[in-house]
Amino acid sequence: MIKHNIETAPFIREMCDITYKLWQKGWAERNGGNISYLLKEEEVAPYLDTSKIISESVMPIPIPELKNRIFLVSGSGKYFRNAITNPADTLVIIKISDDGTKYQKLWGLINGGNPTSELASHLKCHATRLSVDPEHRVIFHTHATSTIAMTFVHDLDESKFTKTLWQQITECLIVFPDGVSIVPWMIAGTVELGWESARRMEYCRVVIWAHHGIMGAGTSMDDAFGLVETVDKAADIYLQSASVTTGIKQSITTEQLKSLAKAFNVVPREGIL
Ligand code: 2HA
Ligand code: ZN
Repeated sequence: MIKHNIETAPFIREMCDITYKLWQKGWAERNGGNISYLLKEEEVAPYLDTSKIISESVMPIPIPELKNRIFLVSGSGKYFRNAITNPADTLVIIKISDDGTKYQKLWGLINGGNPTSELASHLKCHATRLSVDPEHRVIFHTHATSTIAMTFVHDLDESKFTKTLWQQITECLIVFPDGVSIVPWMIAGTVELGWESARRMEYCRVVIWAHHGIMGAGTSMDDAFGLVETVDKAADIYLQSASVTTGIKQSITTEQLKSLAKAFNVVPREGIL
């Protein structure tokens, strides 16, 4: 069967759109950030013979839960702003082997290279999110400026950090009732960072890496992007209001947050309000 040009595939266009937007936001300087997008076999089939393996590599950690899954992933060292003009150089499609110990390259990285240096974190986070939400599809990591800045000036306790964010914009509690979690500073690109992130993804979709960036999960690119955008906007408001020398005169109260949750039928993460 004749395959269509993969560069026109909706999943490639979506990926290029988001990488470019992240760069435009100033969250993807140089090669900062990485994305992985779980693809359905039937989505990929019109563009690619998924049985044609270009090369095979050992997974940073074996993940049997992800066997036979296909992911579109950004390449290690690649610049987000370039994906839109050269997706085949910047991105890669991989399939996890049927024992979960290897990943097989199906397309992309035509000039060489590897999937993102944070592959371990991405795949562990996918496995965790899929175990709690079968609709889950996207993991992305970005250097969201205000969120990073906030990790220098705010207590890193997850509950306190979450409550402060909820108090910045009325919508926050509705967008992320599960709150955020925080991994203390760790070396980037390690399997340990992957484990620490994935274990937190069991109870929330936003994992902040202190002094580094943010990891967000979603059922679509829009969902994941919207989530991270909301967190970073709240962090921005916090930083702006906290830096005003006249001090903060009022805030959304705990009682108001409780009544908001009730009105919008969301369950705030236990122990925060
Ligand atoms: O891809 O952002 O965390 C570069 C990074 C590593
Ligand atoms: Zn990073």
